[in-house]
Amino acid sequence: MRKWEILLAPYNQAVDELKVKLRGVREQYLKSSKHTPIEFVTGRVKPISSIIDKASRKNIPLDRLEQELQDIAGVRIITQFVEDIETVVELIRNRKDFEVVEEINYISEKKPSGYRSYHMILKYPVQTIDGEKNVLVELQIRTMAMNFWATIEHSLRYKYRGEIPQDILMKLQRSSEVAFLLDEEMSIIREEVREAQQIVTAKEEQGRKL
Ligand code: 0O2
Ligand code: 0O2
Repeated sequence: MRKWEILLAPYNQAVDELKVKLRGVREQYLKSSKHTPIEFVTGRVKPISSIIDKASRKNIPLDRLEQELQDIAGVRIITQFVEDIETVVELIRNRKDFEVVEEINYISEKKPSGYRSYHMILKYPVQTIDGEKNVLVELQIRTMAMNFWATIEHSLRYKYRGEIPQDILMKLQRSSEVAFLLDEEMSIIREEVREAQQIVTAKEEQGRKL
């Protein structure tokens, strides 16, 4: 158990630091009265049992986890609109405090399950008492509609231990199409929504100053 704690400590630190940094980006956008491409940020370190399961499923020896399991640390950025994802991706590519080592676009190329999301694998340097340690972090960027679908599909996958019945699989694929259409519709009225939100934010700001 102690070994796991030592192994996972830098991953916990990476997730905590990235959550603070990315929530900071959101705050900067809000303060500058610009539309924020980041709606919210979540993050987690994979539970030990899931790490062991995934390593065995992918034939990764436990002493190769740090090199071969890319999502021990996971951070998720949720956006309102599909267009915001591109803005976030650019923002991440331009950062100097970590390196992007891989990008996987499951939006242009959705998974057979219906899953859509933009994944970036980061090499994130953590400062430890023994010096700098680079850890891999999987950053998932998706809209609220994509997140709604993925969260529900994930719990069904968990419930059925990966063997989701065929009729439910088909319904999930159909609802993934509906989520896609929702994103498209929202994109069309994006400017309307943005303007409305700016009016509400300005009013709230005014209320706070009174
Ligand atoms: P606020 O005041 O809620 O906006 P932590 O590290 O403890 O801050 P943790 O443990 O990562 O957060 O929590 P979690 O559950 O992953 O949620 C992270 C943030 O995302 C929280 O905001 C949640 O409110 C927000 N969040 C989660 N799901 C949703 C959602 O569906 N919609 C929206 N809009 N926000 C969501 P904060 O930063 O704690 O602050
Ligand atoms: P958790 O519980 O989210 O940590 P794979 O071989 O597909 O299992 P790989 O090669 O590591 O996994 O990478 P992939 O598929 O690019 O991304 C892995 C993560 O993306 C998953 O982590 C999920 O979080 C998410 N994901 C990928 N495909 C799907 C999908 O069809 N549905 C949902 N809901 N999420 C998906 P884990 O380890 O599966 O789980």
